[in-house]
Amino acid sequence: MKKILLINTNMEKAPYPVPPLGLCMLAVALKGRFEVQIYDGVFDEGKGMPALVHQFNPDFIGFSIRNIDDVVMDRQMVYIDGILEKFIRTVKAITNVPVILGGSGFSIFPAELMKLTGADYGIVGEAETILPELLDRIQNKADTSDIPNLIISKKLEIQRGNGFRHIKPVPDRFSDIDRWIDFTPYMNKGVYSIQTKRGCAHGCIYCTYPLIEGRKFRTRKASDIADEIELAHQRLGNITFEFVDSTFNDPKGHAEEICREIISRKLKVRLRTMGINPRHTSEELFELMVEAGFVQIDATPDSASPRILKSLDKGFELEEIEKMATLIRKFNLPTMWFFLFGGPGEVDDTFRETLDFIDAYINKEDLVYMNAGLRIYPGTPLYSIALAEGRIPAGQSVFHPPVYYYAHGVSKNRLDGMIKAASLTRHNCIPAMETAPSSAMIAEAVESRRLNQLDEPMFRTLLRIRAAWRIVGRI
Ligand code: B12
Repeated sequence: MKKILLINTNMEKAPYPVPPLGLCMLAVALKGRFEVQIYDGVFDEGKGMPALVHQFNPDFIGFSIRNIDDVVMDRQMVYIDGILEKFIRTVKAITNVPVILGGSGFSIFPAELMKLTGADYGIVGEAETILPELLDRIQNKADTSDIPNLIISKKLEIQRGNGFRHIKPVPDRFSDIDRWIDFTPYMNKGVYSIQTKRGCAHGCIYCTYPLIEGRKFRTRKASDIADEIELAHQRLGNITFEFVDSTFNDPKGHAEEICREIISRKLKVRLRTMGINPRHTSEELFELMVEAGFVQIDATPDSASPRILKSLDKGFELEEIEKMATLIRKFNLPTMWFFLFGGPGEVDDTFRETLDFIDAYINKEDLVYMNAGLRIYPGTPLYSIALAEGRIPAGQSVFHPPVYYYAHGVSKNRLDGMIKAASLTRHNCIPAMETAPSSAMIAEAVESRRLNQLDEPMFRTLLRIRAAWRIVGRI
């Protein structure tokens, strides 16, 4: 049986290390047809990789490229140089076997990354069906020109194949992450990631999710999701399960079904999710989520200005965000809120409208993350807007260095100043630049959690310490 080594090139450990879910799903899809090993670079950062390449002696090597940059305009942390140096160049110096790229970051910039890395093949988007097919064809020296979503080094164009880009349905196999990688280092700070669907039917103008996952929601069966959680919980014990969907509560009814399934099994699990869509929230959904075991959620309305919600094409109204915020407070569900300033049409007044919402509706114990400047990605409506407004010349790559959009109506300095001022009088509002708490603050939070046996999300402990430190002038 031919062998493939799959390499996770993500070394980012903030806000917490994320296990390579996509690679584990591929490993499951390849199992039985190929011998598979995963090298997880998150903690080892490439050190043990050359020895593994020598010892495993693979016939193919696949690199997963997740993060390109951190999408924080004022920090501009770029990951791609480290990925090249620590993983791809190192491997290419050891072996000549075919190299295949994939991953969400890769799927946004496939041609650029093929060129930069000199890889042989790349697959855009999900790869459970396509990767085994590609490997079969390579080993049989067969033609690959009709494989959809494939990009090869000689052409640098994505093959559209039969005209479909995203494969249906979502694989119902379990990813069994902890069986493919050493999960020990994730047990402390990490989570067990789980997908309940693929695709995103929303049209937020800056967002890449529909490009990576497709524009239609494709759901997994609630019973399969609960099975996976139940079995992983039996193996791992006290771990938080995190849903990594574009939005958890879309399409309407699916999230409720998942919660009911978990409740019916009486699983005592800790759950969290990113992406709650205000449109499909209800008292019933929150009740079910709390009963199922949700301990934390992310709310990402981006803005609370009716004008900006429209210009970002969020697909929901201010009243719906207000309803969601009211439910969050009623159920006291710890929430991290995310706002993105500087989109088309942002002016002083629209900033003020969002701030008014924050003051009126958000629990002071909850975190409000304030970012300014929108990362421009190819293929998005924001890219076309930036082009039409002359922000980027036609044909210019936005890959590296990253390019950001900033509204004409308010200067960057002014917006940064308004965010800073807002955060100075609100201990729970944090500018994107300041998200990493100091090690002294973390140490105090850890100690306070231990002494008081706190079970709340870490961000709530940190926010309390931040408020106290503010009062005594320590920050
Ligand atoms: C969930 C998520 C998060 C969660 C993660 C929670 C968790 N437990 O994992 C949170 C909110 C914490 C987060 C944080 C960040 N994220 Co994020 N995140 C996502 C999201 C929505 C889904 C990722 C995911 O798990 N997908 C599910 C798995 C199954 O899919 P997959 O990994 O893509 O794998 C499939 C394919 O890509 C392919 N594939 C994968 N690897 C390979 C390899 C080969 C060889 C092949 C052939 C195919 C292949 O096949 C797989 C199976 O079909 C993506 C956007 C998206 N829709 O993809 C952004 C995304 C990956 N994040 C992004 C970023 C930037 C970040 C942060 C850096 C932001 C920040 N400043 O903090 C951090 C980094 C965190 C870290 N430690 O790495 C960017 C990356 C692009 C970029 N600009 O660099 C994305 C693409 C969003 C965006 N802005 O466009 N994120």
